[in-house]
Amino acid sequence: MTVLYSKKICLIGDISVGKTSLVRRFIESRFDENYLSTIGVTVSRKALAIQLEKNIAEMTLLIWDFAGGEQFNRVVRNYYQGASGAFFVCDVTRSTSIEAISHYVEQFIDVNPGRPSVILANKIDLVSDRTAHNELMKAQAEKLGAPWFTTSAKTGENVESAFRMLAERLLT
Ligand code: G3D
Ligand code: MG
Repeated sequence: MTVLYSKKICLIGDISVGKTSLVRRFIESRFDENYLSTIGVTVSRKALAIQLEKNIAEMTLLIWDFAGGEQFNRVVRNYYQGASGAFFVCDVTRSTSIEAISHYVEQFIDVNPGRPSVILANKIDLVSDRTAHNELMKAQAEKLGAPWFTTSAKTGENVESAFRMLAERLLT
């Protein structure tokens, strides 16, 4: 039997960490070097089939991508309403963006308590030492009780698995 679900998820994080690029990679399997920063919010849709114990879940993800930046803070809460889960995205080359995750998580939990989330340490293709950011990432992930992935919207590394992991967590 196929069970249908439709779930809203949000991509949240500092400006320029790669949120829009991650969505494009996931939805269209491509990466654009020149892409205008999103203004406001963009909602994309993608269906995923997930094998459950007996049934197959046909899940439509409604992916909300925000422009980000402090100027957006006042209205962003409205956009979090009704989300089943979230990605908190940071850029491994910018430790301030990793630290900023705590703040976004607080805001999100305030609107949607107890929802699953996954942390994405993006732009891993840019670093030669892939472990340099590990301590900070681990500390953040432990504090927030969420799993974390290193990703690259540019090469596609871990992007599909990260979306699948969040989608599966939405069902449990
Ligand atoms: P945002 O939506 O979080 O604001 P964007 O971020 O998706 O607009 O990406 C910001 C910049 O980072 C873009 O470059 C984009 O090409 C780049 N970028 C995003 N993800 C990756 C990645 O995984 N690896 C690398 N190398 N670059 C990435 P510009 O130059 O247009 O600002
Ligand atoms: Mg964007």
